[in-house]
Amino acid sequence: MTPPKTAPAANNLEAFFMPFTANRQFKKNPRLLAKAKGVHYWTPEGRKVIDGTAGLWCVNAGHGREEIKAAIARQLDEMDYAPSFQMGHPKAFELAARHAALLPGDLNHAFYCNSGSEAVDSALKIALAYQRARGEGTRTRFVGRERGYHGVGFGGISVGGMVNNRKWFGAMLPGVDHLPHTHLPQNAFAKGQPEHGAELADELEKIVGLHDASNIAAVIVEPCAGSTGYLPPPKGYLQRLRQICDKHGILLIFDEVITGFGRLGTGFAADKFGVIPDLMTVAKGISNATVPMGGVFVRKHVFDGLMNGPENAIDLFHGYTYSAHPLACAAASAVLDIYRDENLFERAAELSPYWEEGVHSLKGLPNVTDIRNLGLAAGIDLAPKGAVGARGYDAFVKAFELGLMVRQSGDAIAMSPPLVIEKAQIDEIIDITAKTIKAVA
Ligand code: PXG
Ligand code: PLP
Repeated sequence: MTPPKTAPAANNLEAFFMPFTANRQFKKNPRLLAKAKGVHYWTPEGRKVIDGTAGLWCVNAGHGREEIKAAIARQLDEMDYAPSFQMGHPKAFELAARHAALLPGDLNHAFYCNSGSEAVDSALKIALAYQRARGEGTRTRFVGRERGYHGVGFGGISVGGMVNNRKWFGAMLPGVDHLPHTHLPQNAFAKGQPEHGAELADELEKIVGLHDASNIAAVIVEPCAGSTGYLPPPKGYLQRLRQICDKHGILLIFDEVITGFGRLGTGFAADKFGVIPDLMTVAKGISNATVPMGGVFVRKHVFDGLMNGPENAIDLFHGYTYSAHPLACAAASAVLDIYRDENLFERAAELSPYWEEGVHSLKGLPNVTDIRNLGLAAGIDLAPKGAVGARGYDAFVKAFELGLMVRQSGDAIAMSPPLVIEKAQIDEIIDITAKTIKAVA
């Protein structure tokens, strides 16, 4: 074999078209991560960085978990891949049964996919198919929310509410309305759930008044908005949304890609708020990000509603080559063992007051205009300087230089450490964040 004319150099950063990245800026001054263990990353030069974001809100049980590694390796030995279309493998059924047992109410069926974006598109399609199967085929519209993030599929960006994720891509799903977001100035520096804004759920009544309920399939919201800078729901808001959906036969979808698997100190946001959605999307923490996985959990009536055709007919014309991939199922099952054995959801709940106190101690630092928290996550708004996002980007870069990974969304920074974090490490995160905020003043 003739060797290639130019062997790619290990340090050539050119070919990788990086997602959600300023490619040219990054490649001039790259930030590389080469190793991870526990709540830390290491750069290729060996510099230690504390993971203030659990990767991208996904490594809830911490990095490098031996139990997960062993489960994936065992599965790879036993069987690398099996299709899930008209076939099955034991681990998929076992995992679904475990998820059903963990989930609140009658959210007792699991559809699997490979990411949060796929989970959202799957949920929207299940909602449409369900409405049609029960003779409500005119219900084709969706309602999302401003500032919502539901991944990057065309369905997800259509119901999503972040302008940059939408404006480039022209055609989207027709028939989508958006509820107003819940980021109200009168809630600034609220600890936990804010007091004001439950009435914003009533906007759904207006949308129903405009289109008629007979045309609306589902409402999708993040119970606690993540990507937009972390917006916990106002007290009573989700309950009100649930009531209005029930009144009008509209399905309620909770996108729990970030809130699922312990982030709020409960298994799911549905547990935390005592509101059971008809469908729930998950990803990230489902597999601790070791093998990509996503899922849609559906309530009994939704599943049963799709089981009313002839027994030999396919119930849902939807699925992915890698739905319930054996490696993902093995990983997800091992992750459930860790969450259970180490009581990580309870641990997150126990640490939350300490975390809350820590992040709110940043109030009063230069340019800090709001701080929000719920469970083991927080959002901090910084006043913009010049172009929107400039100060946020500076803060993100500065924090990394000082040894902390945070997420930036415009001029907000978000943090969501692994649930295995120790109090002393929370102190370290807060300390570096304070230094960062002062440095970008
Ligand atoms: N829904 C929600 C609520 C999410 O947070 C997705 C869907 C899409 O998941 P995938 O696996 O397709 O990325 C997400 C993902 C950030 C950040 O910095 C957040 C996400 C992804 C990347 C970055 O806030 N959330
Ligand atoms: N494109 C082509 C040409 C395919 O054959 C397939 C799957 O068979 C897909 C896309 C979808 O891929 P996936 O099932 O991994 O989403």
